[in-house]
Amino acid sequence: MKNKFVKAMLVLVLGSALLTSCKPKDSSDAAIGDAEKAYVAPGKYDEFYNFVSGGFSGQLSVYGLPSGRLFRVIPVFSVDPEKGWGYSEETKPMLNTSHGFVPWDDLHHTEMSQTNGEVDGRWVFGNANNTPRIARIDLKTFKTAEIIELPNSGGNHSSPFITENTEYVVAGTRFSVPADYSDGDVPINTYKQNFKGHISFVKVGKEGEMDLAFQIVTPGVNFDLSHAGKGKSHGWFFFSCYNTEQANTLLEVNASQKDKDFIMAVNWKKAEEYIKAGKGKKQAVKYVHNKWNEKTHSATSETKTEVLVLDAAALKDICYMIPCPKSPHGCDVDPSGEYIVGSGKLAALIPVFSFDKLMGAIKDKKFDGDYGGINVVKYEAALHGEVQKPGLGPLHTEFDGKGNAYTTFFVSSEVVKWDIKSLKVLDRVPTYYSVGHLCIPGGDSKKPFGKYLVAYNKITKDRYLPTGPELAQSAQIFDISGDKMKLILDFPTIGEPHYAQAAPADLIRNNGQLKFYKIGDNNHPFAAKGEKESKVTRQGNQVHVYMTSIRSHFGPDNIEGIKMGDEVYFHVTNLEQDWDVPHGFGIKGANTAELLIMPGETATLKWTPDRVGILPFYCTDFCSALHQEMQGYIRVSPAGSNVPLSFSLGTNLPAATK
Ligand code: RUQ
Ligand code: CUA
Repeated sequence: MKNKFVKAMLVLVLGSALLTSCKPKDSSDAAIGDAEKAYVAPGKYDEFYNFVSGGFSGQLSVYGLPSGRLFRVIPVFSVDPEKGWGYSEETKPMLNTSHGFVPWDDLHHTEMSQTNGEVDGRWVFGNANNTPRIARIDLKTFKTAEIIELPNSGGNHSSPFITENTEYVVAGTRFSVPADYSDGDVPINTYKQNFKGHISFVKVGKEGEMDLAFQIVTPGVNFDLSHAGKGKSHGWFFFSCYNTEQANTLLEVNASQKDKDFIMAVNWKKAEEYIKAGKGKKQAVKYVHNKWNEKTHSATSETKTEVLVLDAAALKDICYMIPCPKSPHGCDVDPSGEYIVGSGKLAALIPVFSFDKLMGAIKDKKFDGDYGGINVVKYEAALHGEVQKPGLGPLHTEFDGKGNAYTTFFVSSEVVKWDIKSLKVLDRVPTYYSVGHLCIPGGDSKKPFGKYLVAYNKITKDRYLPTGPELAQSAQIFDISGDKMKLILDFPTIGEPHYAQAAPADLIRNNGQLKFYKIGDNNHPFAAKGEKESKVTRQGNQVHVYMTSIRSHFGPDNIEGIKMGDEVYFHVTNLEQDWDVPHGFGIKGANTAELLIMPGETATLKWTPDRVGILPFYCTDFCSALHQEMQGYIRVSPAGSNVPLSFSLGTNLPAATK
């Protein structure tokens, strides 16, 4: 009944919108979606999880499809006061780099782990574009579990794409720069001689643990995007490159000179053989590797000093350049692994390469000279064909598993559906406005789920109520189950989404989702696993408060004997053993953090009192009917005062005067 009513209302609302709007480009007919298809009734679950990059926000957001409802923002490369990420003492090491603590980065692309080329729901990876790093997010906890930095890189853009069994997650430098192991103090206009590209292969272990296995050094270019081969092309990786002109200034002109740049095909199985055969050169570098430990509820940051580097120009059969028209951006491989789609941002066609033909061309040495020592395969010899007049400014392509490809066009602001084999354009829909990336659930895997396509648009203009100079970026969901694409919903997003991934809800929902941390397994060195263990200790001017929280009080909640000049560490253990009962912790004047502590977890807030007096603290997360009673007091005395250190809960302390 209720459902019918809501549907009737939706029809009414949409109907009246149709009647009242006739202006083009402003909620025109074509721009109004069939929102009923996006309707998920209250209390019902979405069909898919959608993991969306936050771009310049540095975070990853999680939406439901088809409702577009926002479930969570997972902090990755930026501090996040909502979760204490980068503020609590435990999480700070996660944002450590060889440049020190970096509180804000730019997360561009997301890629989910795969088994046999199918999305498996274990992890999602994200890349930091600015200070080059890869993060792994655990989908049991929706928490960033690991971050690895990449040496010899500037702008880690063609990342974090993965191989079909998650053997490797890769990274390619967007800005070629002099290698960290060479003298970088060179004139900028010596790009051609001194600037080098490095692509990184990061091994992923059974538990997801990452390890920088090796790098391949190449001539200096800008590596833009990449995708792994799959099926027949498993063992290969494809990277789009631009600025093969090797310009170092005014790239918008100088890096657009050549008719064709390249897609670099990398035989990583061959590279593995060379590494085994000892052909990798050990180079001295510096990068950090940060890991989150679920038992100690703490992160550690380790500095590494070495990397194995293979030289693409010396080892002739690991890299090949395939000419690709005009500054290619997206580099996408179809579900069969046979077709490689290059999207030249300035090209008026889409070249589609054939893996079989590429292998034939390499075997028969159909080369057109070399580029910095890397063989260039003849364009026609690797080409399956070109999609003619598809649109303007192609960026990215995803697949539906039914033989169709969907490409986004930034300049002509549309998504175009075309047949991978015949290369015929089948359908096109406008986007509002200027679409960048797109995502189909499983759309870059061997097994796309089809059904929905989400376009992530760069320009929003008139789609929502105005909010000053900046508008939320906007995503649009299309139903792609039929022959024609149909718009069903617009939804605003966090930051600027670049790539996104989506997977069936059950795959993640049933992957052993963690509901709370077992208090018995809590190995945090400052945990108080029961109120009896709560205490306050002093070592010189460091005071450690082993504090517990449970509905609805802290233990202890009265503390005296803190002095000016002290550094106070509140280690708060949430004793709850139930789902969705976090407690918070805030103390007046704290300029490091508030905490939000999950059930069974311990988190630490560092506080340096700056005045004498009574300072209150309280729980910041509404946890029970008596949440407003969840509070306490700290007495701060002057330095040198002889008020003894004391703490209590539920009893009045003996009066201590000065
Ligand atoms: S790249 S559209 Cu990182 Cu296309 Cu964003
Ligand atoms: Cu604990 Cu509110």
